[in-house]
Amino acid sequence: MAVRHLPRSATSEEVTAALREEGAVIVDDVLTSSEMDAVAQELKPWMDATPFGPDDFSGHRTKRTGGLVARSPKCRELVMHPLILGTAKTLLAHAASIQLHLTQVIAIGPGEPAQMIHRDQWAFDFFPFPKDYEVQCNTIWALTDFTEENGATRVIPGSNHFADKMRFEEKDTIPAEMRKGSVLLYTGSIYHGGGANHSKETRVGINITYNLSWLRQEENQYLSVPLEIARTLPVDLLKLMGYRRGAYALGYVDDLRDPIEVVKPGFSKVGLGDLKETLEKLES
Ligand SMILES: O=C(O)CCC(=O)C(=O)O
Ligand SMILES: [Fe+2]
Repeated sequence: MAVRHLPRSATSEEVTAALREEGAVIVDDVLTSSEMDAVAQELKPWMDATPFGPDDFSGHRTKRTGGLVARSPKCRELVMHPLILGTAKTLLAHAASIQLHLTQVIAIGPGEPAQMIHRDQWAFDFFPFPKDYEVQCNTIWALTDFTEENGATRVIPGSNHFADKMRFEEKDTIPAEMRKGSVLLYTGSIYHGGGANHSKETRVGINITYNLSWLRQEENQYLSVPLEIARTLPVDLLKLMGYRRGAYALGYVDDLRDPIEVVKPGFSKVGLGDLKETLEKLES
């Protein structure tokens, strides 16, 4: 068995259907190799300055570089990519809105052992979400080729339908091999882990994840992106970062102001909208 691949001409609905079925899917060649090199060049100084991980799960030979909205204009384009963001919105359409959960370059260095097999949604304090109620949509953009040898992400296709808190070994998984420029998408419910890197090169992926706006973000976007940078960003990106109400009444500022008002004063009117109207919209 292998992870399913779709061409970049696939629609969000097709990618979402594969995700619902198997929990993971690869969209091939979303960007070209030279486009990815340009992203890598922008990230290099930040990656060079990042220390190795502090624990086994983060990886003692792995570097995790975050704050990518602040640090990398090209990563902002990855966050907003129509097919990938469209898939996240389709997969998570049962919520009032979605938000950016985290942005993180994951550079697995030579000699790193395989990461523990886990579900990413365990981050929500192991809350037992109902089966097939997806709370997040993960993506890893390949900044290098992903091979079994260099530590391609290991997944168990179909395990999004399994019971919670199960334990698996590397041998139960398969590698999500893909070319540089391709994107692995996977649900918060699929069992997976970073692969062991038996090669001499570093395997680099950009992990960009979206989740339901009523949940907390793994990477605190308000503090990771300084306000003076946030003020320069487009409104649709700011809203995705959380500068909006996540659902009726969630996340307002002082006198019922919309959070976008703090970054772009005068942009939206005061008030939360009407609860009755919101409910009617949901019911229709
Ligand atoms: O880097 C990877 O391939 C996956 C890492 C991962 O699953 C995690 O850190 O949660
Ligand atoms: Fe993970």
